Amino acid sequence: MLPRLSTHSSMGEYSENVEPFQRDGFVAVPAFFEPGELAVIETELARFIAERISTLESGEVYYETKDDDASLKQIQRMQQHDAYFSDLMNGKPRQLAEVFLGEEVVPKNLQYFNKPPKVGRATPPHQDGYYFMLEPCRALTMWLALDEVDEGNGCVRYVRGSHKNGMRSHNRTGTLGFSQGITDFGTEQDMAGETVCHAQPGDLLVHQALTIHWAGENGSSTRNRRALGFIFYGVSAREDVEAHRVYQQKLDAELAAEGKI
Ligand SMILES: O=C(O)CCC(=O)C(=O)O
Repeated sequence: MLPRLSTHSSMGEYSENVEPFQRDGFVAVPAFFEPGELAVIETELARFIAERISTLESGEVYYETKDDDASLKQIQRMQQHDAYFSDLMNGKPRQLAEVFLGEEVVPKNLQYFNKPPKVGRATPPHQDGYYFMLEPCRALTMWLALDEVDEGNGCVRYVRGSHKNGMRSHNRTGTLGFSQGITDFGTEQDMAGETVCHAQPGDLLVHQALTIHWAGENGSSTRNRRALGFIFYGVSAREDVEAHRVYQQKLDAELAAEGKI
């Protein structure tokens, strides 16, 4: 069974449920956004895609097939490009992040993820903290389902308790949008801890930055697998800003040279 938060009529109620998040490294929050709230998010997302994408740098938007709008797979830092998404990130998600991390947080990245039908590729096993370059590694990611998500269209999977075993070694993958993957993934311990997370629109998955996770490809021919990701750092986490900048610059140059962005 997934660890699940109970109810959430106020943020105070979440504090009683921090324990499963700390124990397992992730937790599912059913119906974090209710249908009415979700309808507004959908409208604003459609507006963003129609009006804003064309104004963004190439490193901020990824397509499974370059120049095929229908294959849109990722948008980065939406909160920096649009007031609505800044307000969204700074509302309920930020409050919940503070409850879970037990300190004030810095909103870092609001991402759109899709795995379009037929072409949506798998997400390699990784730990977000490897990308973040933080000391201490105090951060979390929230993953808000916008579609019904299951094994058929590439649901998220976690290794329960893996946040307690430190950072694994990673190296470069060929997957656009997930440039790093764990080199020795698939140990007995990894497999024993695997937890498959189905989700309904509005459900939120929250994981720690050291929790190992991955997702399958979208093997369906008609269903999208859309989500919004919210990344928050704890204020006590120090980011190696220069190392991060150098990595991002090198990655963007490589992706451009490969014709992927
Ligand atoms: O959407 C996915 O496939 C994975 C997302 C992810 O790795 C993350 O939000 O940290």
